[in-house]
Amino acid sequence: MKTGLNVVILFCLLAVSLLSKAQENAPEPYGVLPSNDQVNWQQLEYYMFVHFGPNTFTDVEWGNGKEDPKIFNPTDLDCRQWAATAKAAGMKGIIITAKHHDGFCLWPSRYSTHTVRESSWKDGKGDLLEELSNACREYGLKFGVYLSPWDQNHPAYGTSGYNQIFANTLNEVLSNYGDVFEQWFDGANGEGKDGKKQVYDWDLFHDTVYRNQPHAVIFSDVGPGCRWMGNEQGVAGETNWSTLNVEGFAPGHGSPPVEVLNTGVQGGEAWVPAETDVSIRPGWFYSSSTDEKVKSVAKLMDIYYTSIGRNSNLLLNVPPDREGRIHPNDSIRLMEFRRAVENSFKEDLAKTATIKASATRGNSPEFSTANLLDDSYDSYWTTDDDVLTPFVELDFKRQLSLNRLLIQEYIPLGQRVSSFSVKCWDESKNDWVGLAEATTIGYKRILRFSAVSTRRLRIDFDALACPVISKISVYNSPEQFSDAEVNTKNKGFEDTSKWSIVSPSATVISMITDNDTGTYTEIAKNTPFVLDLGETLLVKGFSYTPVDKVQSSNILRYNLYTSIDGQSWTQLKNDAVFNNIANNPVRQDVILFADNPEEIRYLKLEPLETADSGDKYWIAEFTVF
Ligand code: FUL
Repeated sequence: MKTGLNVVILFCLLAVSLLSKAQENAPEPYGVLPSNDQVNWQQLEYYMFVHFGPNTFTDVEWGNGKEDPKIFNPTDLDCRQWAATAKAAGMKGIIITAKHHDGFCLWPSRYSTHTVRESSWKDGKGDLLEELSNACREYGLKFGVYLSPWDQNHPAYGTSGYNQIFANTLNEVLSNYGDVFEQWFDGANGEGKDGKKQVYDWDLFHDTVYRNQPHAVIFSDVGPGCRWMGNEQGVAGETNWSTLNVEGFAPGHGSPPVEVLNTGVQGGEAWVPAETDVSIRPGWFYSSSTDEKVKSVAKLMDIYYTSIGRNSNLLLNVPPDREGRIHPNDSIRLMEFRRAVENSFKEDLAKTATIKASATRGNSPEFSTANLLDDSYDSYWTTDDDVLTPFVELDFKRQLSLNRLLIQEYIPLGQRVSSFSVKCWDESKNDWVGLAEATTIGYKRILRFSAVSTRRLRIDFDALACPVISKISVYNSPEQFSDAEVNTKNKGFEDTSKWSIVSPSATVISMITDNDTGTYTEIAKNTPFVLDLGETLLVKGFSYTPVDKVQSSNILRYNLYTSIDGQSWTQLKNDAVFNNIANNPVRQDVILFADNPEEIRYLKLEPLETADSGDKYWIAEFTVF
């Protein structure tokens, strides 16, 4: 008995000493590191954004804060349906627009008079944050909140008192509804040159968040918890460092260029990983005009690869409709998308391979290549400190087809790999042939390539400090083909043969009516765009398709006139805005005659400002409907 006990004690001591030896031998962390909360956040990967508010009822992307709060009246609001949908879609949480740029609060805030309390919904007795946070708890989902510092309703906005009011508002949201995993600060501001100016007190806002929610990750253009990755199309950089230089930068106009946000900065001074926010529809808010424009499974899969597959979390927006429910077109698509992801990553072919490396740290089993194939994120393969360009080789022991490679770095020790390449063994050439070259890995990197048939795969790393790799998986995923484009409700006139452009006279009409958004016309800003329909037509509105490039020469503010004879003009829009076109350059449908279409022959579009404040503007497509 006594001997048995001694053996156990001896065994335990040995285990402890082996463990501490392994830890002792573990590589030093490299560069700035994620906090525990950031590592946990990164492992969520996929969660839902919900844009909901007065804009849902006015069919605009940006309200102006002057909307009658009574218009907010979802007839059948069901946050449990949102949560059930998110859960079934495989998402890990929901972030709700508690207050968008129009200032309307989805809870009865003491610091505003523009809230659900003043709305018709539940006779002013409702509290959407309470309903949603409860539903998230019930479905085991994390709960997050978006609050826009830019507020077009609050009378104090633009005065020194506003910062404290916004902090009080934050405090209210973050102290009343349980745990908040992410606080989303939108940097957008559409005030324009002559608008209200507000210098935000970010320190105060951050303190307020951490005081209430010490584990929350704060999103903004520049973090500190996670960062905007520079566009709303779902495309994170092929190179994507989780590090960024943040000193001297601020969210919004003070942020680094979008190209920098897209790729992060190698060796940057803070750990601020990318989050990809993108909407399942063209706009962020629900509109019945986009019911047929829900992104296809193929498009969503592309987004999966350019977000989660590129070291970024995916925050997919699914906007509820005027009933207050997620529309079936969106929920069905979400389920199809989940199935496509599961089918793509069903069978990890690496599991049955033997795997060896050119080097292993201290030749120790603690750091062996077996760790690359197990399911624990915390075990990893690594090399001695001075080995920066090792390779690993997988032998499948039989010829098989593969077209995806998934790799994960163990980020608690920093982001260390700067590039890697993939080769497969070609039996006929008796040599390795290149399959793919890539740059960063980070928490997760997935490469797509055309299927190859091979027995062996080799991955060569180039790292800033010895690479620390947690996982390598290989798949043969079914290829997803694009669904046919679906037409919008506001389809333009099909016969444009009589159309011509009056100004600028040299512009050819085909360029803007060819349904090819890749071709566009560039016009000097002081030259209006005048379209002649060749005859009077009954018109309800027009649509402007910008060039698919963020913060570029697309039209932001404009005047719009119509005419029957090309001589006398009626002004229908004065200093109107294509809201959010800077960051989300998608087709803009503008209704000119809401009730009945009217006869017009000429349209004059006078740009006042472009998204890059330049002296020229772009039109990719233009039509009337
Ligand atoms: C942008 C906003 O202006 C959009 O309306 C939307 O909320 C998007 C997520 O962020 O900056």
